[in-house]
Amino acid sequence: MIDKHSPMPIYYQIEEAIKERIDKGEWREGDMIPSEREFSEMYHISRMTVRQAVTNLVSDGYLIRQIGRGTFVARRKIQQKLFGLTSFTEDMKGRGMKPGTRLLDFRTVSASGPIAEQLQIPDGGEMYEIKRVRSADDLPMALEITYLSEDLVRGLTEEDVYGSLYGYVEKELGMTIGYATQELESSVAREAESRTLGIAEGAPLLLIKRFSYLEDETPLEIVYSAYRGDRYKFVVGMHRNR
Ligand code: 16G
Repeated sequence: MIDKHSPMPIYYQIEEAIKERIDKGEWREGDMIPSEREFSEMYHISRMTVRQAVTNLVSDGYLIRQIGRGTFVARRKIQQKLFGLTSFTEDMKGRGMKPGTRLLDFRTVSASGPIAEQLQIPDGGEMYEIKRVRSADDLPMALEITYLSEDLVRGLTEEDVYGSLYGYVEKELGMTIGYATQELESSVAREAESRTLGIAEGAPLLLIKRFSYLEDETPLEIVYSAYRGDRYKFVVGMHRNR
């Protein structure tokens, strides 16, 4: 199973072997996996190598280490489909989870630079800047910074963004949200993100930048989000052109 002559590092091969057992259902959520000593005897490799593989899988969210007890298979990641344009609230409710919001900041700022341009705010205009931590069943999942033209959603209050922003725009303002584009990038948590999301500094993050538009192509929002790499997995569908 472990090929010492492979160009793939041994710790990586161990990681793949562990993930495969989880994927095949041999090890299920909450199961304790073998100890470092057992792994090293099983594969005839050093405990250091095993430790590196396990540490990587802990930071990627596949395993959980409990000091003094052992290492266990973690809960499956949330699978977020990137097929339709949905809100965080809808996504969580659709999974039977409780959406939550912690508001870190809510203010209007003068619009300038590329954000103002993309939101089509004229010179001298203002925009809302909203920082929210979004949680699922009380566990922080993502940090979001949302920009909206003040003119477009004038009168927006803190209460409105504790709940669903999309709900407010559609139900209260009667607007129709049409489509969005997203950019995805990988990153690691820095001090501020690690504190707000409750993860270690250096833990993996997926950064998403979403541009949403109303049905009539008016730009609605620009949102910068940082999702926890240990809890989230994104799924895209692809059709082959013929
Ligand atoms: C999602 C969107 C975000 C949108 C929010 C509205 C991504 C990457 N981002 O988090 O752009 O503002 O939903 O959610 O999916 P809400 O209606 O629950 O406030």
